Amino acid sequence: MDQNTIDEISSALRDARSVVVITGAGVSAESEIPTFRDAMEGLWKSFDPMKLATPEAFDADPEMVTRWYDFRRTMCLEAIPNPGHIALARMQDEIESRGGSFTLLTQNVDRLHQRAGSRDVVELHGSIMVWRCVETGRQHVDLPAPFKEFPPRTSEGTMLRPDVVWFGESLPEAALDRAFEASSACDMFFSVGTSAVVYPAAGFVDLARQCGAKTVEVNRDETAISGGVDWPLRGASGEALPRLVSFAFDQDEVREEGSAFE
Ligand code: BV8
Repeated sequence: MDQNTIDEISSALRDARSVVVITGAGVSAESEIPTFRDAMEGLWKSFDPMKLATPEAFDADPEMVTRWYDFRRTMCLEAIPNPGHIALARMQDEIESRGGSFTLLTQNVDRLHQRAGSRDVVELHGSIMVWRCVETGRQHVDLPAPFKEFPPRTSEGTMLRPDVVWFGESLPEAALDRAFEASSACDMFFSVGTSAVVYPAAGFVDLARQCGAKTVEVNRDETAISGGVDWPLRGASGEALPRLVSFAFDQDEVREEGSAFE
């Protein structure tokens, strides 16, 4: 991981007044949650998430789709937030304690950001921890894990589905509004652990850049947006994010200590 890039990003982060971060499955990979594309480990090797995460798949085979989501939900419940999640929660604390604004947009449905301490997280694609009645839309959160029947049903016998956004479904309006508003007003935008291929989520980095923000990508690999950001930082988010946050915000303590020794 290039130290000069870390220094430049950290310096910009220390001075930033309004920061937006969007995360994808890569930020949860170090919590042992398979990323979306390789979410097919083991049992689900022969299934394509692009086909499973759709209303059509659910209508055709609600048992199979709800088993897949319950399998993933159980994995998410057993997972623990990693240093990348924790660093983002600290970044929010540091920015907000300096009177700045911080918005965390996530495509992830695992709620690990919230468990790491991030507040007011914008869940662009919903949450696997919430299931809703297919008839009334009523949300249920106190659910057994694993479910005892597939598809799971309400006490009235109506089917429950995961409260996630499937391909072909619109994102929650409130989440979209917050994402557009924050991305067009920020002075720094981070894209972390996402292949940046799914829209509209993948488009917010361009909106931020068009509105004058400095842009950063933290990803283990090259992606569709790597060539267009100001700082592409190649590496694992669980290592890069703690280093960025420490270089940005521990410097003050170091400086203060330094002054004590001058
Ligand atoms: C919409 C929730 C309006 C469910 C997800 C035709 C018809 C309809 C729509 C479309 C269409 N053509 C295009 C579209 C739009 C479509 C889309 O973008 N399709 C793509 C494939 C072209 N989008 C939609 O349908 C959206 N809705 O447009 O509504 C509409 C409505 C009707 C008709 C037309 C338009 C809804 C999209 C939301 C789908 N739901 N998830 C669930 O979780 O099961 S998407 C899912 O995949 C994720 O949520 C995420 O958003 C997406 C991509 O996943 P990533 O998070 O990026 O993960 P991935 O594995 O891909 O990448 C991980 C990255 O991390 C990699 O780069 C890897 O290198 C890196 N990495 C790995 N480890 C680490 C790491 N980086 C750092 N550190 C590490 N340790």
